[in-house]
Amino acid sequence: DFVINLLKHPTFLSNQYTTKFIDTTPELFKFDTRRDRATRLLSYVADITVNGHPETEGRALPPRDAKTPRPPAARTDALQPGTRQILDEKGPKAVAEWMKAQKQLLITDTTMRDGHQSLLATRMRSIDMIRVAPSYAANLPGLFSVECWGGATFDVAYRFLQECPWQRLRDIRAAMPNIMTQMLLRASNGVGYTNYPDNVVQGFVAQAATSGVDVFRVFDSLNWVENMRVAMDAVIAAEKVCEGTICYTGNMLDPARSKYDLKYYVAMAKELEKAGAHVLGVKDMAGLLKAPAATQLFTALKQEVGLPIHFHTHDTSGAAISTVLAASAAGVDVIDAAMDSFSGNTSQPTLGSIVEALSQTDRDTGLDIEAIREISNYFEQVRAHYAAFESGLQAPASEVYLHEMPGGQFTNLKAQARSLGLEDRWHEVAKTYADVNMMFGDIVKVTPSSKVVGDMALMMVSQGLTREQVEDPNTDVSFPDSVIDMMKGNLGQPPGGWPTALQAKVLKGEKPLQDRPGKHLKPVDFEAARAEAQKATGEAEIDDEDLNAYLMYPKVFTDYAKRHQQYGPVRTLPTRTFFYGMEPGEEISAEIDPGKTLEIRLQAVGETGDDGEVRVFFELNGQPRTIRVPNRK
Ligand code: BTN
Ligand code: 3PY
Ligand code: ZN
Repeated sequence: DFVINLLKHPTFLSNQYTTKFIDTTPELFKFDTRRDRATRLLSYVADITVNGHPETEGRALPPRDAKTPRPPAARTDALQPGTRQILDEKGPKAVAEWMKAQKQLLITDTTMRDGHQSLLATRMRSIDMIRVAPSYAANLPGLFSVECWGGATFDVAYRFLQECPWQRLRDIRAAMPNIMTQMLLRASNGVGYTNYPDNVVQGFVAQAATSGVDVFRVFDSLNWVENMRVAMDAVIAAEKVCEGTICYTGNMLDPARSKYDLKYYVAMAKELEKAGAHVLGVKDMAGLLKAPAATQLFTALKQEVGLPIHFHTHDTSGAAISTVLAASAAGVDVIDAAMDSFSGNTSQPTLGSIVEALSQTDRDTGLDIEAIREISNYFEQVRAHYAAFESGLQAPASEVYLHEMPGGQFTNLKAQARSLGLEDRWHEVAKTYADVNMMFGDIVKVTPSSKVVGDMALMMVSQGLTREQVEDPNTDVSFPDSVIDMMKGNLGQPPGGWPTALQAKVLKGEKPLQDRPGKHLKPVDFEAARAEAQKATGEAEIDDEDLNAYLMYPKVFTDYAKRHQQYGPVRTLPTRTFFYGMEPGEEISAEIDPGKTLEIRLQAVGETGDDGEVRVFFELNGQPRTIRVPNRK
């Protein structure tokens, strides 16, 4: 190690050392030090600069003049206490009582979770969130919560952004100590796409609570309360806010869709109340709830249920603000909105516009509109750097009432359709998605059930199959694995069960589960899994956060850990550098530890040598450094 450190030392490399160098350079004897991480980071920057980032290749570029986003300054020196203090000092039940006693409409900001999940394929990096978290704490202390974790953000962080979602959570939590953090939890599906053993779900919730989640929105992708209890009980045991959530689907006012009528939702709400929820969530993941139905739904829920109500919707139709205002008038306690620059279309409705609409009314939110504009302007600059991940969706569309796709799935499915060469048949995909829903018995479509419907729809369009053919016992159909798995009962039971004829065709005689999948899954031996993860990744230590990641995503986590060993803390790089590398003459800084900042300047990129390698010349904290990377272009 000594020799390697010596050979890599910038002074050694630059030929400026003297014989006293070894005696006067104690860091040569510190192995795995800051310098080591710097080398790894430079090798990442060099690689991206030479070869490009696989995810942005061929995609739109950020505008040349896109500036480094500057978070707004604090408008006060002293942080005002907020909902986090109520939770910490008095517990989740006191939070619920406090909510019901408020006159103003409370607001959750979803920009750091659903906002970018629904607009930018979940690609927002931690650094762009952590930088603005102090502005939220100082300038918007009256927010109910900031949704910044869970849903798809967990696996996308490891898989595509090469960063640790747990660290993101801890950092946001530390920078925003007065506002509750919120996550989306898919009940027994955790933050994954399939049911996990009960002790994995319990362990995950306990870890999330320890690492910094205050409010857990718990939902089941088939609205099956039976399958939500393990997760809900774990949240309650951790003394965090348990938001037991109903997923809204269909059209409550349509007598032809009576499966999901007002009675259905009220009954489910009562079940969730009995199950111990502190708050009732209503999650309209596709944005299907229209204003007149919202008036009826929330008026009834307010009368029949004693819990405060939190409403979540998407603006895919362009009509979400009318629904939010109707919900507010009917007495809903909290609603979700996204910062203006991350709102609209498949994302949440527009935070600033809701605040303005209610200003000077009895539900005035009390939030500082200027603070909102400033934070929105920050996110506008952030968004410019993610041009490669924009969906190209031009306008809101009432077609959402036909296909009922969740906002978080819409752009993803469109990208999948594109990759299968079906983009110009998108409206057919949308119609088929609706047919598949009916064929499956009219189910709730939200991760992971929505993915199953999407898989089936793409398969039918690409193979030219109709619903009649799929249902015909005499037509051979090879179903996607996810469909077989769901029909086996591995995601749980929908209201009324699965259509028996289709289920029999899919399962070819195999017996489906009728009860909770978790009842049949063996508890995981955590220490054995930790040892396995250690071996798979080659890491010296797998801590509890790592273990929880490995249990849900063994391969994704292992790949992440191996890349981390090679490239170091790439999370500290500016977003432009992470996706595009550097230009000669450009300078960036990366804070690899609190107060430890690397100043990196790209001097030049050399020619490709006979060995196929390129020399990339940097200055690191003023010292010349050369990194060699293979030219893979
Ligand atoms: C990914 O998972 O593909 C995105 C993370 C970045 C991986 C880096 S990009 C430079 C190097 N070349 C690769 O093919 N992977 C790593
Ligand atoms: C998720 O589970 O990621 C969702 O956003 C569902 O709406
Ligand atoms: Zn959503």
